Amino acid sequence: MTIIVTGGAGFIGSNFIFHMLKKYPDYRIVCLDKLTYAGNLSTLASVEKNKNFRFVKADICDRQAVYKLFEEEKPDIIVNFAAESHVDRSIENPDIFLQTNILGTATLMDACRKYGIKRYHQVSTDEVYGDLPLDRPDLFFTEQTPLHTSSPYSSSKASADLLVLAYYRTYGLPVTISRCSNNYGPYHFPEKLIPLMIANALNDKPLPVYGKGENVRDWLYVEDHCKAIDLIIHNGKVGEVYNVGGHNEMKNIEIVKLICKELGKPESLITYVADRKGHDMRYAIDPSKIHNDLGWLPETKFADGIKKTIKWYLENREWWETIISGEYRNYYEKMYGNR
Ligand code: NAD
Ligand code: TDX
Repeated sequence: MTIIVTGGAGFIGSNFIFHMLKKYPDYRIVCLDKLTYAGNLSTLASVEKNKNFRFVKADICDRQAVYKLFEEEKPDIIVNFAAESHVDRSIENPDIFLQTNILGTATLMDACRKYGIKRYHQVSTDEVYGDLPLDRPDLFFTEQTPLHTSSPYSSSKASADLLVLAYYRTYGLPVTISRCSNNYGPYHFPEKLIPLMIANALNDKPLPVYGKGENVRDWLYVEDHCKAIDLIIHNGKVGEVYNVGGHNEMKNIEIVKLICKELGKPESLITYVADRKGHDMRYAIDPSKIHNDLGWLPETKFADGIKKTIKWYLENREWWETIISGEYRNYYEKMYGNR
């Protein structure tokens, strides 16, 4: 079995590669990644020498490079994590989101049609459903919830989902889609809420909370997401969408206060800053389908997962300090300097 994992030098893709190489020692895992600002080869250092692992630097929009890799590897399965993934960056510059997230997905699927594969899996997001109101805790996103996006990022992901389903219906491409809630865990890029707050708190810097911090996200430990994708590519039904989430809704401000508590830092570091444009209020996944059909259940409770995550950031300072001391400084100044 040969699996091409695109975007495997990023947060979730790398965790997926570690999971797969450990669980299936006879599978060949090929990582295709462009190494954008969010991709980091050092993340894959522990598997670099594994004889069943190969890394290829390429853009999923580069048709020639993608076709060449398919010819060389004759993959059975493609799992597409490659994406521009940060909502705030999509608000600044939508263009690259449309290129990678939509056209890149189409290019990968064209290769799948041309060379034949057993499964194309699209890693999507709960953000394609838009948001839910704070005063209706009884509402959840199901696979039937209409797509209703807010940001250029979520719109690009929803467009990709529609294309994936179109390739299934039109060409009979064997596809599956997973739509997961917010992940957290090791190797999470420090532009995102949890790692940004951990890094800033450790450096005694202000903790920038957007708006009132009342927005709710449904957090899932990254390993649980990887296990869900593993189940879907092996046992999921072609043409189907699976929501993935662990019923762990928390307000942003609760998360930030918890991080302060765990690190022994004062809440006076918390600074309320201008809200994100079009900021989604609440995400909440109904994961009944993947539970009933595939037996998936989240295994890591948030209380344990956040402790493990904080411990990882404490023990791997070099990984994130290298990131935040580079080009990231310009990003931070631009996004937070006058906010
Ligand atoms: P990430 O930003 O950490 O990593 C993205 C990876 O894709 C990087 O390694 C980057 O170099 C690579 N990449 C970007 N453009 C590329 C291109 N054109 N060609 C090849 N490689 C390219 O993202 P992440 O948080 O790991 O998210 C992975 C996927 O999961 C994305 O599709 C995202 O939409 C989805 N998702 C993320 C979350 C979350 O909470 N992080 C939740 C649900 C779904
Ligand atoms: O500095 C910050 N302050 C703040 O209050 C940052 C970076 C974020 N926030 C808020 C915005 C959101 O309400 O925290 C919440 C989480 O923000 P992000 O970490 O940027 O994640 P989100 O926008 O929810 O999107 C994430 O989950 C769904 C991923 O980045 C997406 O790729 C995924 O699809």
